[in-house]
Amino acid sequence: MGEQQFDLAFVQRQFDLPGTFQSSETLNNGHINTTFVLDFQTADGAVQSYVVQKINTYVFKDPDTLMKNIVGVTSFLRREIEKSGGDPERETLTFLPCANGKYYAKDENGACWRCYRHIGEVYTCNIIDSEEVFKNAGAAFGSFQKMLADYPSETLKETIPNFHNTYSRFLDFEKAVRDNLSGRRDQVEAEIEFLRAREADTRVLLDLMDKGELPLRVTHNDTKLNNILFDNKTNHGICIIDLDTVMPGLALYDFGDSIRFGANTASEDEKDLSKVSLSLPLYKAYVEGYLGVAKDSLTAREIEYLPFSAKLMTLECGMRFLTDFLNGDTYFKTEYPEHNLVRCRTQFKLVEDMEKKMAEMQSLTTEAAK
Ligand code: GN1
Ligand code: MG
Repeated sequence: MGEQQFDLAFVQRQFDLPGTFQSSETLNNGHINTTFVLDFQTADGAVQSYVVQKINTYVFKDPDTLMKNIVGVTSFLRREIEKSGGDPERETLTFLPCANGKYYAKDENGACWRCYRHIGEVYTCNIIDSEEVFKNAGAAFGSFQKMLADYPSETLKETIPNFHNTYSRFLDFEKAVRDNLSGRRDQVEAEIEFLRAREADTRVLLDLMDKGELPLRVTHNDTKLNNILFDNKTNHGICIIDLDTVMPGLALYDFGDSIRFGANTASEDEKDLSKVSLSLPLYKAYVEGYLGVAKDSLTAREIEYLPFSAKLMTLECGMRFLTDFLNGDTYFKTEYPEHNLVRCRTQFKLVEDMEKKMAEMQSLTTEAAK
């Protein structure tokens, strides 16, 4: 992948960034947008940093709607954080408007850029072995969901329709198998079979929703561990980032996706599958942190399906990587040709391991809900 760049003069002018540019760094956490941190020295000698992102408009086709959602949500969070005596400068993102009042700027090539104030003295994790920190991650997503409980969801537009509709994801996968755009189908017969054997799983939550047994809430929908900023000093998850997919959804999507990524004993793209497994101690830590905050705002049905949601979101993510591999890697950023296949295999290995550990995950959940 070629080195992505940004146009400093354009960014500085559009977002009216004060000071003298000092340095920039590319952040490689996300699979979708391209992200840089830029440092500026202001007149008084202080360094002020900003995060500048190129919005992936192949994935997010309508940047106006995208940014309206995000600014709506961050402004709402800001008020909630202020009410509870927190620090809105550190606990939510502050996006900067450009001269035309929009929260993104289009460059001469049609690329869309946005900018928010960088939050310092924090760290992010791609993999975790600390139960304490992962418990804090559970509490952070639990409180994110709680803070947004009264958000007027009718004002939120779906930025990606059917994002966690696992059955529609399954149909997309079947289409990718039929089309075989990449010509790689022969390499993935075992994965195709693995997924087809679990087709029924893809409808479980949708059926419950149709029957009115699971409520729609305002959810984050991309609750990867690396979407939390942890405070350097307290190790608390202080700020949730990557708000592109905040939409009406199920609480279970958020819980499940956190476990998928964070309770894996290996990275999402580990090639050695013997390293991939579901850590029960990490599962326990997360479910305790999450339910410790969110228990009273969840229904019994939601709590009952937490362990299943972990498996389902892992299956869904593996299915999306496989679909993209079959389609020729058009959606997720990849660093080498087999990257999506490697990611798919870690996810399916994790699904298998969760299936073996489902009874234990259930009893840890019941225990944490008491
Ligand atoms: C993408 O942008 P990032 O890396 O946080 C993806 C998620 C997947 C995740 C898999 C908009 O998230 O849905 O779960 O990769 N985001 C989008 O790692 O598709
Ligand atoms: Mg991210």
